[in-house]
Amino acid sequence: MRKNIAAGNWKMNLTLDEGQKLASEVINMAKGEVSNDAEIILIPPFVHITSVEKLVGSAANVKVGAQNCSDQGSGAYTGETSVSMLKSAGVSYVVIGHSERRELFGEDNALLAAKTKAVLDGGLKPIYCCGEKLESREAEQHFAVNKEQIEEGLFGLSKEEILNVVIAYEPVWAIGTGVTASSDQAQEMHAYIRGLIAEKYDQETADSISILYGGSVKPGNAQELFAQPDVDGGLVGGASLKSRDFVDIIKSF
Ligand code: G2H
Repeated sequence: MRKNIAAGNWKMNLTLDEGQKLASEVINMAKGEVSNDAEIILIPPFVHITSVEKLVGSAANVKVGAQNCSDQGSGAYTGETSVSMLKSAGVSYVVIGHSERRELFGEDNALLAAKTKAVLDGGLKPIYCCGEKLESREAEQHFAVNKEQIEEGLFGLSKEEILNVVIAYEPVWAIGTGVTASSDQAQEMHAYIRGLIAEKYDQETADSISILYGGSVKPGNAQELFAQPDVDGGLVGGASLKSRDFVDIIKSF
């Protein structure tokens, strides 16, 4: 069966001291309070990864993720970080195609497909993000937009490869805005995405892939969202910066 996952995307926040404090608090609180078997992923900025990984150590169910990576293996790519570097630093997951990368850094589906493949070839797991903007939802194009992002970003993968992908549906209008998609809206899109995978691969494959919801997840809405049959957890931004809130979200499965 697929995993429940609570992933905390710190984005470009926190100094090293602040990040270490947050990671230690989450690890310790989770150890004492969390009784479910959800996978917890801490996704700090690159520069904090090694320190956070040391703190995580062998903590059960806690993994470290990166927010981005290069599609290239190595070489003259100033400012970039390769998958093998991330792997050598203890990273397990890499977020690919967050809407902020698509929007602010011009990353398109072709580049994201290459990054996803690089992550898988390097033995790590991509968390591939999709999601529509407000105007697409208002024009009732939201299914078409997500379909294109999933098809172009993921459907070049083999069945064995896609089984190692986590998908995150993040409606852009709900990110960092305090507006959350309703649990019905989330469930509807998650079921649609799972249906696309079943059509392309098969039902068993679709049923094995975790699909996370992202966009203003907080302690007050996590339980209802996670109770939806096709919502397997959350990619949490703002609320993952507060240990109490993030641990309460982890406890919501
Ligand atoms: C969506 C989410 C985490 P937030 O970007 O990736 O952020 O929870 O702040 O909306």
